[in-house]
Amino acid sequence: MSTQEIYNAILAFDEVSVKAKVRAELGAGTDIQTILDDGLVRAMDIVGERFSAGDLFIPEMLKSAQVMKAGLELIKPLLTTDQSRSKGTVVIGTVKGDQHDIGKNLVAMMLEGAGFKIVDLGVDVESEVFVKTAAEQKADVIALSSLLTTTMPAMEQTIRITKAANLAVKTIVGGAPVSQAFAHQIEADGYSADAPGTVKLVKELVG
Ligand code: B12
Repeated sequence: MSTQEIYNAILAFDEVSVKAKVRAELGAGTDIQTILDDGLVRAMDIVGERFSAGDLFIPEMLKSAQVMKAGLELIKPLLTTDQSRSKGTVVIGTVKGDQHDIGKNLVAMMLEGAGFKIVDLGVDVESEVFVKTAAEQKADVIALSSLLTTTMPAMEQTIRITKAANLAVKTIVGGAPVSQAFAHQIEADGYSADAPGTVKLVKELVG
């Protein structure tokens, strides 16, 4: 049994097997981050590469996402802690025009596990909705996810109108095509390449 088997099961689009293998790894005491990095997330990277190369297509990409999500669901309870003493509120969502939510969900789960209150707006979220919700919830952080180069401008727009609204809220950005340089360019308060890094970042920004 190894995380390689989780990876293989995702690439075989075998949900039953992914669940069984994630459970087995958890039972064997394998570190959650190892299960994510070496099994679940690594498989999605290769799916993307195969899609780019024309070796697999949208239905397979969708199926792999469903299978990945089934694996993530098993990990979620282990990441979630007591919410009675919230460390702060994070409004999170995938920006307008973008349907990708696996990375966003993973970030939300880890932040929740670290003690933050999460208001998850889902996918394809209008800029104004982020700002309105942040004001209503007195949020500390707005976290924007984008997986498409074509939806990155929606991050810039959201940050622009957030700043214009003069709220005491920080903005952070992430997603596969996003970089530190882009975050700097659009004047986001922070960027992270992955979920554990986002927890560290939000703690720094809120603390
Ligand atoms: C699964 C998938 C899909 C699924 C999404 C299902 C779902 N519910 O999410 C479906 C099939 C729907 C899909 C559709 C499309 N997809 Co797609 N998809 C992917 C794929 C294979 C995996 C994405 C994923 O889940 N990765 C795993 C997660 C864990 O990683 P992640 O999202 O990067 O998140 C991590 C970090 O980025 C970061 N992070 C994420 N969000 C945030 C937010 C903050 C605030 C912070 C700090 C950090 C952070 O932390 C996360 C955890 O560590 C990628 C390939 C890839 N390698 O990215 C292509 C990819 C993103 N898709 C691509 C494309 C082209 C499309 C389509 C346009 C295809 C089409 N012709 O229709 C459509 C667009 C639909 C739309 N309007 O959104 C391209 C994008 C190319 C580009 N440069 O823009 C990619 C890169 C594939 C490729 N190599 O060509 N896709």
